[in-house]
Amino acid sequence: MRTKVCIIGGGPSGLLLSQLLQLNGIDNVLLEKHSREHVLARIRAGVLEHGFARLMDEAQCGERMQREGQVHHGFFIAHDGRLDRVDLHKYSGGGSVIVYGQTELTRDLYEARDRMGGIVIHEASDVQLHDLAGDRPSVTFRKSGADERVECEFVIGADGFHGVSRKSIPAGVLREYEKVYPFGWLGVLSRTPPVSPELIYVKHERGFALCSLRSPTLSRYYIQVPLSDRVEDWSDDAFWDELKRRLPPEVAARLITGASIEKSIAPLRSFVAEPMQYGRLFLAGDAAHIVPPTGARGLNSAASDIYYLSRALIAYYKTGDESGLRGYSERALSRIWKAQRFSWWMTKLLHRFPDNGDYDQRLQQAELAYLFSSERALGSLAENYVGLPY
Ligand code: RFL
Ligand code: PHB
Repeated sequence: MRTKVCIIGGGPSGLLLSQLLQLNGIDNVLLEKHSREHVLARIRAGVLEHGFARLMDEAQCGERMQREGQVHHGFFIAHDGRLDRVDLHKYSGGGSVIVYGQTELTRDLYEARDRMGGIVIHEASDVQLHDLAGDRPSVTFRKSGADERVECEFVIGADGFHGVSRKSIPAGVLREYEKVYPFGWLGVLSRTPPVSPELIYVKHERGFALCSLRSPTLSRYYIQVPLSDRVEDWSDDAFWDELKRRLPPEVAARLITGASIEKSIAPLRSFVAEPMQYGRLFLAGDAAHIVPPTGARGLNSAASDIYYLSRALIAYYKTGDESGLRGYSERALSRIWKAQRFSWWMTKLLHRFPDNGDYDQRLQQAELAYLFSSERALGSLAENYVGLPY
């Protein structure tokens, strides 16, 4: 098989890029390790920037997001016996976010690829990248027991943190920066009305909690748990009991519980690989960088990579201009590091760190007291949460 761009990974990054390239007449083939059902069973992000929505519109798959996504102008932080609201609209100069699940967004992207007759190959196993440093890279894989090869001009590694692309770059080329946190998030999705129309982030002495939602009838809740916990250790009842203990009493009193539809534990990690390019391989999204979910930056950072990368590839194929491709890594990383900073800050602000002593806990309280006493501090939080410009 011969194509211009071979995209590895059928998550939001790969699908969005595939769609944008085809709309601009650039042939591409997308390889995904799992089945479509498997990809669509993952429950992940819920909070999206308007920049993401604009990119979905440009990719001609933003219609349902515009219709069903909920625009949120603020969220709450419960801390130290208080429930304070962050007015995103006021403090970011008119900004807001969209609450729309990654699962739905991925479904919209798959449907758009179907409509356009895009080549998306699922259950591609043993994907291997070849000749990345030359002009004619290729990708081999196995599908239904047969060996296949894609010959291409560029390879895009959009295969997430555990993918093969980043690992195919020779040793010594990348510099990797990593911070692993001593806890994870246990998440539950339930068909129950959300406890609050706006998200509530909770700092509590028993640990962090988050009340989020997908729709007026679908709720998403998280609690901080030790890394040693396994999801099997947590019955639904145990989850609801622990969540209630961490919520302000008036919120806990109106929480409606129900059977979990999905329950999983995600470890928290900050990670960046630099540069995001090696020869004809370009990395995008979680393949190159990870943030803890506290600031809702992960998928939004993937979208800004795809914005820069799609423009660079379109310019190259339309006019031969290589400057966008040459500058991709630097441009993407400049925004990525700001998202890293913000996610780390919000994680540190709201979680219970097992090694923190009394002094660190008092500092956390002071940081929150300062935040809600300073319009400038709230402005900084709000502009980062709605998304820095790109
Ligand atoms: P993905 O979604 O991991 O997709 C990568 C795809 O590549 C496939 N793959 C391979 N394919 C072929 N060959 C191989 N060898 C392959 N290896 C892997 C995988 O099967 C997969 O389909 O990466 P992508 O596209 O870069 O998207 C990134 C986002 O998924 C991620 O950043 C967000 O989910 C992070 N995130 C959030 N981001 C936000 O912006 N807002 C949020 O509110 C938010 N909440 C979250 C989150 C992530 C969470 N978890 C579970 C880590 C909440 C949680 C709990
Ligand atoms: C979610 O709804 O899954 C969600 C929302 C906000 C976050 C992280 C996850 O910061």
